[in-house]
Amino acid sequence: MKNILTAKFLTDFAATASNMYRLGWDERNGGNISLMLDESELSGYLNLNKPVRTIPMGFSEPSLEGKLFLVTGTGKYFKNVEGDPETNLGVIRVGKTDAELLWGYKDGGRFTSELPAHLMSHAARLKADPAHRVIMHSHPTYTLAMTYVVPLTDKEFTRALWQMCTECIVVFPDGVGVLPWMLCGTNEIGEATAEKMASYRSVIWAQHGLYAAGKDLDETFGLLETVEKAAQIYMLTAPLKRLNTITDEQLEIIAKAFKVTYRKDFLK
Ligand code: 2HA
Ligand code: ZN
Repeated sequence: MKNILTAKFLTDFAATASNMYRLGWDERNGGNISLMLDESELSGYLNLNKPVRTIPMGFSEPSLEGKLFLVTGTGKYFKNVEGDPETNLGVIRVGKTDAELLWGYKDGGRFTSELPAHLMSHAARLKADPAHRVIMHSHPTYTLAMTYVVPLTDKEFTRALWQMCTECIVVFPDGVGVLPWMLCGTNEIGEATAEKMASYRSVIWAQHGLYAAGKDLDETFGLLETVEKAAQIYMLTAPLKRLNTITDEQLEIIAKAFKVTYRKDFLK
């Protein structure tokens, strides 16, 4: 067997957690990441027929039964993932109501408390895009700050972000879905997030953070950092008198030039 600690999907995953930590988005145990893996990616690293133990999920997601995921652990700190992946991460196979642990959570731990939102979002995104693989949850500073000063509607939030950087409408033409404050870690917030994920790859949890979806770690991280960059510009300019903006007409010009299908009804 090859050493899973040398697998590129694992080293990339751990490096992503470090980047998010260093950007100040994932304090303490904040944030969680899940990456869907194909059996072929894991064969040679793990015996997939030899689970270490079984962990109850507390919900079911039938469309993902049998699927494999690399997932951050509950209570674990992003800053520690790279130094000790085997304690802070786990590889699980989703079952009916339990998951089989195939590797990791070495200290007896379990997957993130946000597994419902992750798996329900994976299911929703896979329906929209068969190439989908990654869900990232994070607490990016300026995105969170924006949820205190911008009305919590998909349209107003999206338009405010699109206006902040020219590339925004190109990177997330689907916009951002916005949820009101809800209790995290529950099946309810999972269901609400997945409902938004049917048509958005970014979902904001008011006064909490951001969920982002994508087909690989880089793309998903790139989406997260682009939303956060726009939010930073928004918050830096919010207390000032704004003399200029990207107009709706200019947003249309960008979308046309880059040939992206965007939510036209989000412009005035
Ligand atoms: O796991 O970010 O939303 C820590 C969190 C919960
Ligand atoms: Zn969180």
